[in-house]
Amino acid sequence: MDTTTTDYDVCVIGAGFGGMYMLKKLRELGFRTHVFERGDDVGGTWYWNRYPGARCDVESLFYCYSFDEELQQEWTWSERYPAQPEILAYCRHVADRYDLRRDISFATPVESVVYDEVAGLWNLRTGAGQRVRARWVITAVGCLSASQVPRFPGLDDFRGPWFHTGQWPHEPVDFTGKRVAVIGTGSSGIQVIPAIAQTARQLTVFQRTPNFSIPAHNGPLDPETQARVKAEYATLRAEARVSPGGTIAHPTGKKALDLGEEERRAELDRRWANGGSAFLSAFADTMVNEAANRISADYVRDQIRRIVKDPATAELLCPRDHPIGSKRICVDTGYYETYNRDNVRLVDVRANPIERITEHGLRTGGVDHEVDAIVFATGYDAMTGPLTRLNIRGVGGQSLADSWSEGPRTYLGLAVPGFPNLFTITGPGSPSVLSNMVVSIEQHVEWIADHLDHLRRNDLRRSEADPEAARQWTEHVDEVARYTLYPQAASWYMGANVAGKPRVFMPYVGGVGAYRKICDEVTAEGYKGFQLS
Ligand code: N01
Repeated sequence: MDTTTTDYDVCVIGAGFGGMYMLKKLRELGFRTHVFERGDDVGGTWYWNRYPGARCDVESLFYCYSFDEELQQEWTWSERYPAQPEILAYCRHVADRYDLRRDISFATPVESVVYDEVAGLWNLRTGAGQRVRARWVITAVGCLSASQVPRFPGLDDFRGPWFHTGQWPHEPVDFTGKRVAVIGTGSSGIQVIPAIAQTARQLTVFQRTPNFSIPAHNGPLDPETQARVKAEYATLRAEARVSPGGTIAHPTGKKALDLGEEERRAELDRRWANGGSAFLSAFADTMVNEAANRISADYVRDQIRRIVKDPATAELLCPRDHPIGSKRICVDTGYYETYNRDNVRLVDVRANPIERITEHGLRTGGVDHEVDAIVFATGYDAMTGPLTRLNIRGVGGQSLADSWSEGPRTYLGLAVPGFPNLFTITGPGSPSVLSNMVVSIEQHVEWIADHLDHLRRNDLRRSEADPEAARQWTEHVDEVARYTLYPQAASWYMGANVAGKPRVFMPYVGGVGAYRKICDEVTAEGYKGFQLS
C-alpha cells in the first residue's frame, strides 16, 4: 500500500561508496537529498559480498575516500588489501562520521523510476510502498550488483543449501566437514575457493574458463608504511587521479617487444614477487599487442605449472582463450596452491557442461558429483543490469532497457539521452570497473554536484544528454576499446556472460586521467553535449 508522498530535490539510489559521498556532497550544497538503499546498511558491494575470503584487489590505502584529509588520516587499515569486514566497517564509520544515515532509507529497494514530462519531475516507487517525487535522480547502484545464478535444471530439487557469492547470508556459513561445490572461477571464485578448502571435507571446483591470477602477497600493513603513505597522500592521490587505472601502478612505460628476454623476465619476476594487478603494468604494449601480451600470459602459465603439482590439473588451470588482462585480472591468496590439497578437485565443465542439479549434487557429462552445499560464484549482469532492473522510464515512456537493447548508449557514462535529470555514477561508458572504483566514484560525484550547482545558480531546471553527443561518445568508447585486446575476450565487460545481451564493450578504456580531462573540458565549455533549459 502506498503510504508516503515526499518530495526531494534529489533522490540517490544506493548507499555504497557512490551514494554516500553523493549525499554528503549534495547536502553541503543545500539540496534536499534522500538515498534509497535495498540493503539494511551502507556499504553496497561490501554489504552484499560477505563470502569467505572476500577482499578488495586494490590496496587499502587507496581503496578509500580522498575527499577529506582528516578522514584519510584518521582511519587505520590493518592489511595491505582490505578484507570485506574491514571495508564495511570503514563505510559504517563514514556514515556515522558525516551523520549520513538520517537521510537514507534502508531495506528500501527502488522498484520504478518514471519521468513526468509535464512536471519535469521523476516519480520513484519503492518496495516499501513509498511514492516520491524529485527533480533529479542519481543512480549509485554499482556495476556489479545484479547477481546471476545460471538456470540449471533441477536447482529446486537440491536438498542442501546453495549460495551466490554476491548475496551471502549475514550469519556465518560453516562448511566444516561438508562436501562443497563451487561453480565459477572469476575473481569471486578465486577468492572463495582457498577459503572454503580450509574447512570443507571436500571441495569440487567446477571450472568453465580458467582465469589469470596474480598473488596478492597480502599481509599486515606495517605502521611505517602506513605513516609514509599518509604523509605523501596529497601527491599520491593526485598521481592516482591522472593515472590510467586510478592506482599507483608504477608503469615502466617500456614495451615488452623492445626489451630483451632477460630484462622482461626480471620485470615480470619483480612484479610477481610484489603481487597484485600492477603486474599488468609491466609493459606499455601488453594490452595492445598480441605478441607482447603473450609474454606476460606465458609467464603466468609457467607460474601455474610451477605451483600446481599435478600436471593435468595445472594445464586445466592455464587460461588459453583470452589475452591476459582482457578479462578482469584476478588477485589471489593461495589460489593455485589450493589445488595441491587432497580435499580439492577440479572439474572441467567446458568439456563436460553441467547438465543438471540433482537432489544430492551436480551432474556433468553423465557423472554425478555428490555435494552438501553449492556456491555459485557465477558473476553478474554487469554495468547495465543494475540500471535496467530499476525500471526507469524516460521521455515518452521509453524504458532504459529498451533504449539500450543494442547496448548502452550514454554521454560520458554519466547521462542518457531521453532521460533528463538522471545521472549515473560510474555508468557504462565511463572508466568505472577498469579503474579503482573509489577514484572514479569521487570524480563522478564531484562532477555531478558541480553540474547541479551550476544549473541551480543559472536557474536551469533540465539537463539532458544530447543524442548526437551520446552517439559520438558511445562510438568513441567502442573505438578506443577496439584499439586494445579487450574485445577479444568473451568477458562481462563485453556482456558476453549473459545470454542475449548485446556484445558491446561497456567501460571506457581510455584511462581515468584522460577521461577526467574530457569531463573537465565539457564543463569548461558550458556543458558541451548537454541540452540545458
Ligand atoms: O564473476 P565473473 P565474479 N556454468 O563473471 C562462471 C569484481 N570482483 O563474481 O568465464 C559454468 O568474473 C564463469 O565462467 P565463464 C571483479 O571486477 C572483484 O567472479 O563464463 N560456469 C566464470 O568463471 C570481477 O571481475 C573482487 O566461462 C559458469 C564465473 O562463473 C567481477 O567482480 C572480488 C556459468 C563468473 O566469473 C565479477 O567477478 C570479486 C555456467 N552456466 C569480484 N555461468 C576483488 O576485488 C558463469 N560461470 C578481488
